[in-house]
Amino acid sequence: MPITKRSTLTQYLIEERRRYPGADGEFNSLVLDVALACKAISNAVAQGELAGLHGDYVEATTDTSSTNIQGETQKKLDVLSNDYFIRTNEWSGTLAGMASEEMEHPYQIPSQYPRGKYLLVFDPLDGSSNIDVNVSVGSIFSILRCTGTQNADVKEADFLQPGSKQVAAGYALYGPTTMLILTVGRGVVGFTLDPVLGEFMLTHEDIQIPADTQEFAINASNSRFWEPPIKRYIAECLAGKTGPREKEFNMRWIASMVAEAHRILIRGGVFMYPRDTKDPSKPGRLRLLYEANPIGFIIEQAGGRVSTGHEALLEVTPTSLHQRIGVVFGSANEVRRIESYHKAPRTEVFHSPLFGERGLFRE
Ligand code: AFP
Repeated sequence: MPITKRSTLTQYLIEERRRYPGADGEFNSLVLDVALACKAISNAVAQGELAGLHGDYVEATTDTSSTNIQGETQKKLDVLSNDYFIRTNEWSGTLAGMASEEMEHPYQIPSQYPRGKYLLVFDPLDGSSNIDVNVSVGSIFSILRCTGTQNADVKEADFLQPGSKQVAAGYALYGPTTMLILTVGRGVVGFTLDPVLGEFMLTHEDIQIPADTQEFAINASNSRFWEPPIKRYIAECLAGKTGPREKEFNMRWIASMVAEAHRILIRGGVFMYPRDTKDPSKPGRLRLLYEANPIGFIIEQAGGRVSTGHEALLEVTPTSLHQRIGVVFGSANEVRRIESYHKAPRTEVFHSPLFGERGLFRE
């Protein structure tokens, strides 16, 4: 059956597999298990306070809110979503191991289950600080090949592969509808969860990001910590028609990267969480392996561009599981412009009154 709108995720995956006669179906089974985790999370997110799922996760032993390896307070739904990812994926024999934002060390497949050739890396609930205010959140995942010894315990080093090595990446967005966005390295497709059938149905074929945009997303409260190229770019956008860009710009900030990435996939735009000087121990806010790389892979597969500002993000070799990095992604021409500002000599910085002595974004 040809793939048309309203094919199920399973039909889409089977059609894709027919392109690779040697494929044994392990990959498809893995993606379907990830999709099952996302359906379970979607259900929990939709139940929210009805199921007592809002608020912080409290450790039973200490009766205090728990924090993850990043030092961030864990929400009940962070912990539950992480558990759903593990339980739906540990048993099938497709995985050598997993790594998550919520776990300090790689997760070993329990000894009662067979081990496979893939690694699953995920942020089970991105944007979770938005849960209690009922704003869209999502799950992000990345699939890598395990190059370590077969059947051995996985090591952190097995996961430290550049984003260009990803076999597949995707995210689920829990918004007005639940969507699953997926790339297997041949463009980007989007599925909408039919809540009656409980199936992800193909609704968005071959998603393409427009090369140009007049919309940007950045947390402007960090402006005094930005590096000069980002200050220049934002000042030029804010100057609108009267500035060097000679056009008006619009701004959005949801603080839920999955939701921002989705907006950009659908109508274009540029997202920045750049490296800044706020906390010298953190070279950026977003995590490379389970936030920036999977979203970056999707964005590039949809014709957009992803960068650290300084270099191609998907070529960065990670040095640790929870490494943070500066990220710029979205409409290709705009990202290229931001990269060119990082290469330009300081003297080219646009002097906007917004960054002047009494300006809104004082240097
Ligand atoms: P949480 O999952 O802790 O809410 O973090 C979300 C996130 O990693 C990303 O989705 C947002 O773009 C970014 O952080 C928001 O950061 P600010 O809190 O600085 O706006």
